[in-house]
Amino acid sequence: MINGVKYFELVAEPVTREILPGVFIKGWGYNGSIPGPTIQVYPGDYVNIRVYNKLPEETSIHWHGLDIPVTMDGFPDVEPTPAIKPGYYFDYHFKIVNPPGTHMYHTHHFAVKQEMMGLGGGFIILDPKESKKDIQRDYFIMLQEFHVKGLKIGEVKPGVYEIDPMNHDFNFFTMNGRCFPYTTPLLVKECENVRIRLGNISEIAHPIHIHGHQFSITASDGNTIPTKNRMLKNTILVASGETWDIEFFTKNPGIWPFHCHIPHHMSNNMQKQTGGMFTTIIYK
Ligand SMILES: [Cu+2]
Repeated sequence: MINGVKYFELVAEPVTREILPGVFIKGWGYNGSIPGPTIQVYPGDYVNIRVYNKLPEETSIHWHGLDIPVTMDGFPDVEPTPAIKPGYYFDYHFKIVNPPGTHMYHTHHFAVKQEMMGLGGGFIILDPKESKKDIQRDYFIMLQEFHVKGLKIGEVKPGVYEIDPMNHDFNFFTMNGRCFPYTTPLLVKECENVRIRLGNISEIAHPIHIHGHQFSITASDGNTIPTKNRMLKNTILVASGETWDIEFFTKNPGIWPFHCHIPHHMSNNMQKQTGGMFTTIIYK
C-alpha cells in the first residue's frame, strides 16, 4: 500500500506445474503458479497491478467481472489498450466499484491458446463487514483442464510433459492446478459455515457435486443472491466464465467427496482409480 493505492505484481511466464506427484506439465501461469495467485481486495480500493510479460508472445489481463474503464479491461483486439509485448510491463489501475464477490482474471489475448495454457486466477472482493462469526472457512477453487501430450490412454507416469492448448481432447482435470489424489483437501470442523467459491475460465462446464450435504447457492458471478432466492442443491454447473459461491453447514462428520460429476473428469487420463477434478471435505 503506497499513498492509498494497493500495489500488486503479476508475472506472466512459463510455469512447470506438478499436477500429480512427479507429473509436471509445461504450461503458462502467473508468479510461478497455475492458476495464478488469488488477489484479494476490498470495495473502494484503488489497485495498481503491474503485469510483467515474460512469455514468448504478447499477452494481456482481463479483470473478469469487474466494472472498470475500457482502457483497463485487457481485451486488445477491440479495446484501446494494446497487448503487452514480451519483456515489457503494463500497469492496470482501477478502483474497485463492485460489491464483495468472487471474480477472476485471465489473459484475453490469443485466448484460444493462452487460456488453455493455464493463464488465469481468482480475484476476490472481500466483505469488510463479514467476520469469523459468519463464515468459518472460505475456499476458492479454480477449475481447469489440459491436454497433456505423450501419454497413452490409461497411462500416468512421472515426467515433464508438454501440453497442447489447441487439442480439446482433455485428459487431465485440475482443482487449483492439481489432480486428485494430489488436490488439497478442504478441512472443516463440525458446526461451521463453509463457503466454497468456484471459478472457471477454461473450455468445459463442470457440474460440481458434494456428498453428504446440501449447499445453498449464495452468489453468482460475484453478485450476492438475496437470502429468500437461494436454491438448495448438491450439484452446480460451473460453465466457462462463471463463478458461483456455495455455502453449507457442517453437521455430518466424515470424509466427503467434492468433485466434478462428468465421469472422465474424475479420472487421470482414463485410469480406473479416482483422480482429476476431485477433492475431499475432511472433518477434523
Ligand atoms: Cu468436469
